[in-house]
Amino acid sequence: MENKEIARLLHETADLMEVAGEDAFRIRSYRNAASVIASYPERVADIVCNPERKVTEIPGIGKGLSLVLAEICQRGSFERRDEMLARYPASALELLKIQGLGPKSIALLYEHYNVRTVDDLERICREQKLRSLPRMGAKLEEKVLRSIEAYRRSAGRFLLSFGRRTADELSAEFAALPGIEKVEAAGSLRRGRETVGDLDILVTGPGAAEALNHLVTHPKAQEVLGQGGNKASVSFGLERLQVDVRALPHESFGAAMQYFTGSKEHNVVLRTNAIKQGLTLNEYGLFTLEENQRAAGESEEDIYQRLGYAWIPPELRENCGELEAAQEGTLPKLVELSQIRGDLHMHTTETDGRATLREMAEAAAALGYEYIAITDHSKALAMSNGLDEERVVGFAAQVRELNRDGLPLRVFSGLECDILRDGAMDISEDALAELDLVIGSVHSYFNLEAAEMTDRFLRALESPSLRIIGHMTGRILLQREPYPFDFDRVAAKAAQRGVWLEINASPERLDLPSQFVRSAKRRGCRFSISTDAHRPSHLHNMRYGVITARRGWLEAADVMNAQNLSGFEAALRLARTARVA
Ligand code: DGT
Ligand code: CA
Ligand code: CA
Ligand code: ZN
Repeated sequence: MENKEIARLLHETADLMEVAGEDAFRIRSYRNAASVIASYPERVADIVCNPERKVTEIPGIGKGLSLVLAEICQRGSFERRDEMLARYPASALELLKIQGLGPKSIALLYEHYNVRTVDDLERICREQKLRSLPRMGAKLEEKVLRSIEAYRRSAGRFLLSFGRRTADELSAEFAALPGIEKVEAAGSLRRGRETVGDLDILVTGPGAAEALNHLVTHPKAQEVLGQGGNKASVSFGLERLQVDVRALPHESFGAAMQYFTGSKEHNVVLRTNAIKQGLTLNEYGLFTLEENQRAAGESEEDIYQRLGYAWIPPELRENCGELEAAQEGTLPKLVELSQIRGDLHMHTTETDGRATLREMAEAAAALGYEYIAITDHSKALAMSNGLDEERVVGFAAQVRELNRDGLPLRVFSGLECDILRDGAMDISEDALAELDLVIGSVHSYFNLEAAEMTDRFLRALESPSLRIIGHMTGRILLQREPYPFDFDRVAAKAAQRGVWLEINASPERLDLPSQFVRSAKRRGCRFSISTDAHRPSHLHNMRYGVITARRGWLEAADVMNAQNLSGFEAALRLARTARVA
């Protein structure tokens, strides 16, 4: 069992114990253990099973928890959890995912109205009964209804990064089977949507049927959902991600890639257009209507070309203007991962990162980068030991010195400075002025009214040192919706002030969302794509940021960290003199 899964069981149980109003100390110890285990570098299950090791060597794991862990590794659950699940329906866990409702509120709802499911909850809100409970009101009712809607939209979806990892794992296994020619993932994964509903994998070659067999007999297949001559579907892994695999003749591969990449909306327009030209397009190929002659099918390029379009990068296939652009020859030349020269948002052991500045610099240099910015937290994030003015100034001086004595790449001194509730920066301007690059981020007071949140950003944009706005909408995919504010107004002012917008590449954020990227570009904004890495391995998440940028129609010229070092330094200098003037 993986650490993440163990952590999930502990968290879940702690949540239910909170609904049950149990001892806070016990609850906290489960939660602490969960977060320690989630980020523990070794597989905890291996330690549990190893008679020469003791789990109590892991900080935060005491005697009691070591028994719990042993039980989890043995049978996938533990007594406390079973007790809780016997007392509350498993659907109570679903209720906990509704934003705006904590365990205490759920306990109240359970007690007063026997609310057991999301449907129950929705009914209670619609009947305006929630507001009669202590500390709840009409406003919360509205908020909960909105959260329920968001929850239903995201239910059964998975992070892009998780989809990617699962697809890569399976694809490698298929590719190793005899008689397999091509293995490719299509669907929303190929389009780079921030979440995926299921995986659509296409396989060609004389051994393609073997791939279907491999899938349905896979030890991680929880359930076979369907199996035919050229298609198989299973629900895969503990997460039960649906995987569809299709076996194809190779002359249909391009047509199938085109069809199953979607989006549906994109395909509908393409097919309609084909018919106007006397052609019919399906997953097997492009055929003439009259004689049913094959006109294209082996490659996607041929299909698009035969229909009068340039080949369209999958990230753009959402029927949002890409088909017109492909006819007119005005598709953008999208930014690519290989064009990224640096990473401008990362944390170190100074605050809540796991590696030192030098370790991060070395990991970034190994990726071929020319520069990075170290941007630890500011003091408002006291929990993560954020920097105050004195430490900021000291850090800037230290980075100047380190750059002189041989780092593997250029390091810029930076800060992820909190934007306070009223839009003020958490650190004084004279201290910020010592740094090469300041990111401003919102980490608190997410619940402001839209107008207040807009003003907060507008005021932050007045700061002469602010260079980048970090993860601007605050969304956490599948967990937290963006807070409401007037994005277009803020983007317009950012463009005018020369402040760049971050595309945070962390897979659970992907913030800015791609629609926002595109509209901000139209308003003249520039962008940075950064990982917000808290450890060296997170630097690899850059690819997801680049995909999001591509879905926002960005070219290399729009992305500041796609500039080489001298170009980037010049941009920083320019920004600074513009501010002073
Ligand atoms: P997802 O899985 O919800 O993240 O989104 P997709 O886009 O991967 O959707 P999915 O898996 O249902 O289907 C994959 C692609 O196959 C879809 O983007 C377009 C194509 N497709 C599937 N079913 C239909 C259909 O009934 N009509 C059309 N036109 N295309 C379809
Ligand atoms: Ca899909
Ligand atoms: Ca599918
Ligand atoms: Zn942040």
